[in-house]
Amino acid sequence: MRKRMRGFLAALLCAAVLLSLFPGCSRQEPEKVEYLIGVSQANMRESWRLALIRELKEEAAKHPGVRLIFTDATQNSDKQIADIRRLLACGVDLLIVSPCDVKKITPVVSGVYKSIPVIVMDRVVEGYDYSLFIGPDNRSIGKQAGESVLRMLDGIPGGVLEICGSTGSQTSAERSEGFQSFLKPYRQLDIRKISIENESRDSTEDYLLANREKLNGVRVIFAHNDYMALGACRAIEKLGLKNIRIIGVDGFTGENDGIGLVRKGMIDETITCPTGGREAIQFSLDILRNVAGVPKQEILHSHKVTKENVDAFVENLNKPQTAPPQTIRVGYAQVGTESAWRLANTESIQSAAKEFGIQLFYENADQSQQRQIQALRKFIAMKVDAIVLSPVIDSGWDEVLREAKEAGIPVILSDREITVKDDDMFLTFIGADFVEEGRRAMRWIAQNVPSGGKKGGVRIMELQGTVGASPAVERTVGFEEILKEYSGYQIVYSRSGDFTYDGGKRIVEEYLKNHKWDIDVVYAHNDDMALGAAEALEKNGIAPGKDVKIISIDGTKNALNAILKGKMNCVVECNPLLGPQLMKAITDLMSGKELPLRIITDEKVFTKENTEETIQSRKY
Ligand code: GYE
Repeated sequence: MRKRMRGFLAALLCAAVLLSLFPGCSRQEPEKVEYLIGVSQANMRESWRLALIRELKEEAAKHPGVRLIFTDATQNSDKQIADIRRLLACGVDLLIVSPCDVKKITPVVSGVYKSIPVIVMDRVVEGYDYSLFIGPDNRSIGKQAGESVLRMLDGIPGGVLEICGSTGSQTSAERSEGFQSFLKPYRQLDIRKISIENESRDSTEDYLLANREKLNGVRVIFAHNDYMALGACRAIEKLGLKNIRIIGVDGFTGENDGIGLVRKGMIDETITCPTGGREAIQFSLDILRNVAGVPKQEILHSHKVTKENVDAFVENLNKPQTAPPQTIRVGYAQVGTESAWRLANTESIQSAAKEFGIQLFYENADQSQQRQIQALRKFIAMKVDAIVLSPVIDSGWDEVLREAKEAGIPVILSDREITVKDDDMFLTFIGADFVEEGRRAMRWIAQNVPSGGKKGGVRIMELQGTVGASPAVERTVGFEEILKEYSGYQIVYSRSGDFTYDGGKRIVEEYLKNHKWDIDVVYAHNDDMALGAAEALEKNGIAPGKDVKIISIDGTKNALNAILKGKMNCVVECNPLLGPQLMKAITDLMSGKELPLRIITDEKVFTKENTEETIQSRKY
């Protein structure tokens, strides 16, 4: 009740504040407000941002008791910071923020996150001090545009013009990076680049009319949004130029939005950039109601829409969700049983399948890619409804995934990622941000292991996971990204222990055969290798956690116990309990719902300061 009274009073107070700040609010009757959600928008000028507001309102209207308050920062960070403070003063239960300037807003979001949940939209802030990020993969949008340019040029070299947004925009920088790096190998292409600061139709048209030479020999234009694409189209028409193909981004369905322009043949393609408004309200309620399984990041899919598929795309967009089929049959190709993490992961997936009533065909590949490929071919022959693959290594999957695609069987990646030529070989990835895990490990070392170790500086031994496995590759990338900021810290010995206990033990034993122990820190890509290393160290009279610092990744009970015993110093969490999210995603998919491109799990860092409170409830 107190909360309801507070909500009601808050609504009343806000009504008063709104009256003074936004005279238009006077018509709002106070209603029983269960949840008051503040939305700080970067500006209300760009069509994409207006579409986000529209979608937030539409979805919120479906949930009685949910009240939204919007603020418009007019693309000014100082105003956005003041807006956020004002929303907090209104007593909002949750903040949704679409940052103007990520760098300036990051510390504000971290501050707010200490008191209420925060959902960040569109441009991710630095670090992980927020509840959830929902946004597009702008590099993938750029890459998709690059693929379309090659398709449109059809092997005949020609000029390409990239029309970017404002020079300070993170979105535009990422789209351009994806585009340019994809086309880099095609040296025969003449790629030009311009920026339109206000990203508008008219400024683009005016610029091209005034700089006609930019279009000399151009055969394809990639504009970072549909409105600049329309501006280019109008300029080309006025200049009487012919046969220039145009690609835009956003793909909203209005008459003069991307879909409408493709239908009218004014542009050749638009790459969709969904706002995530619907998801933001749905997740806001999950967070406020403490529903389990809310991820840390939800990266939304972008699709290419052309004259050929526009009708099917719009039909699919409007297709109502249906009830999932009675029995859903899923083939699940698991890596193996190499670690405590893996066993917890398998158990989580098998028990969630039972809970969701999903028939699961489980294959354990014992860390063999060949056996996983055989398992996938078996699932294809069984005509399962979906395949879940936890790929032992990240390459060599194109052929079998093409077979699954041709059989019309969607593939979901669980836990580990792959590199494939064609991104639509799999539907979604559910798992962790391994690069961030590596960064967290090295940040802890830099903050907790002072320089001036056994031989001056800090000497690090790295126990790598399976060679070619995405967690191993990315945990090294993230670690080295931070390592290079700290001179005197050095990886002096690095070997693969294949994510196994014996592997970790073997590496230390081999090292001690040829060296006197001169290592300050052991950085293990998983707990099992770290615990194996600790056993070998103890056998050689070296106290793990004391004579040498030990840091690992996973967060299993054994490792947390080792922290409490002082035999390990830090564990970066990697959440194995992917079952519920995976089964929810499969059920959504079977009900006709579009799945996001990536679902990234929420994770912590454990040290002796915060392990006690966790270990009691640790399931694995
Ligand atoms: O860290 C390790 C397991 O793929 C994230 O694989 C997983 C890793 C995990 O063997 O324990």
